[in-house]
Amino acid sequence: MQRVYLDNNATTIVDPKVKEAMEVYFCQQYGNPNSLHEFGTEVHPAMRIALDRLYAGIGARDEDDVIVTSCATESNNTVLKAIYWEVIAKTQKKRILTTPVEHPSVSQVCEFLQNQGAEIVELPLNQDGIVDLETLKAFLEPEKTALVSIMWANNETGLIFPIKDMATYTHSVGVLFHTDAVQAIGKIPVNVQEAPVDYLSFSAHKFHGPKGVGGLYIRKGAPFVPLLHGGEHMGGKRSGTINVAGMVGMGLAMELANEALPYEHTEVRRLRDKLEEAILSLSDTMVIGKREHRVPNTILASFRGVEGEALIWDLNKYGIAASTGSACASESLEPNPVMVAIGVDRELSHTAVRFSLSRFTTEKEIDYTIEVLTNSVKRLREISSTYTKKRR
Ligand code: C6P
Repeated sequence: MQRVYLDNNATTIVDPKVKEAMEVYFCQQYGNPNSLHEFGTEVHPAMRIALDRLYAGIGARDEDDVIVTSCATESNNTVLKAIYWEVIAKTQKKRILTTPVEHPSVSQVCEFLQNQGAEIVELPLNQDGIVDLETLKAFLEPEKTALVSIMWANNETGLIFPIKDMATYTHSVGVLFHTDAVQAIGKIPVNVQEAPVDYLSFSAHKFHGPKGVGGLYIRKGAPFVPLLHGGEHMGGKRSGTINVAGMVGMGLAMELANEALPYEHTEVRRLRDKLEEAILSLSDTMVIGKREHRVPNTILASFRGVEGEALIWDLNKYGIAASTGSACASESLEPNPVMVAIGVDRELSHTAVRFSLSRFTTEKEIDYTIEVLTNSVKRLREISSTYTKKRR
């Protein structure tokens, strides 16, 4: 049976070039980079190249920090807790402004910090499903606000937030800005000079790098306290023996992802649009968010009368992987929270299915998906209408 992977916002295939570049650091050059002997020091050049690629990939300056973490969840936790200890606990700035559609590695940390005395304010979304600059301006009280934390692109809808404008404004009034760029890197250009953020989180496995390694950008002079203490790794900013293979893989994956951006915006977008047109040609379907406001690979669609979960299982039977929303909430029976925040009615928010493509998705796979999906939706609607009639 054909297998089609359309859950690239959950994780991606490791680019074979990345895998090959990592291989040497498992059984040949496996020394601890902090050791003084040659086993330790021989990995330094590769680590340097990896860091250079990460700096170049997001436009960081030499004086800024890019630290290697275990994932974006760690990076997000690090920033929010650092702000708590360094700003909220020590000054009158108790507030964090954020959105109702952040990943749980931001929203649940905010909930935790609220219990420690932080004031969390969720900015309302506009009719396009994002927070706009005017809303941020209306809510941001600089003397009370420690941090603004807003994702660059949403993992479920793919909607892009105006980070450049919001970070520029937030900076101009003397407030710190963090962005979770997990779903932006490899999909749209990300540059911390053009969008002057103070902190930026990312995860290698979302852009064809390995799992278990992520990064955090910290602008020079931005308040910081490590989440993990216990060693001098990463200049004392993140202790723990460095994941050399992961770091090498992430550096190369970032470079390849940026090189592939033009392809992402032409071919990946074309295939995404082809699938989206096919979805919209079925009756009673909708896609969340205007296409031009979304990253090129994502569709969050709703099929009236079809439970999202039922559709996922049906597609899975035919080898097609999609999801009802973010992978970490896939076992929840609650309506899709992002759709609820956007204002989609509760009935429809149970019918959400996310399709996310990558540069490895082929036309043949999309054609097969369109065929299977069309039949699945028809069949599930028939079953559901027979069931409803019987109950009457
Ligand atoms: N989103 C999804 O299916 P980690 O797991 O730490 O590498 O990445 C966490 C994370 C943080 N921010 C955003 C915007 C994300 O999308 C994710 C991961 C996956 O949407 C898994 S829940």
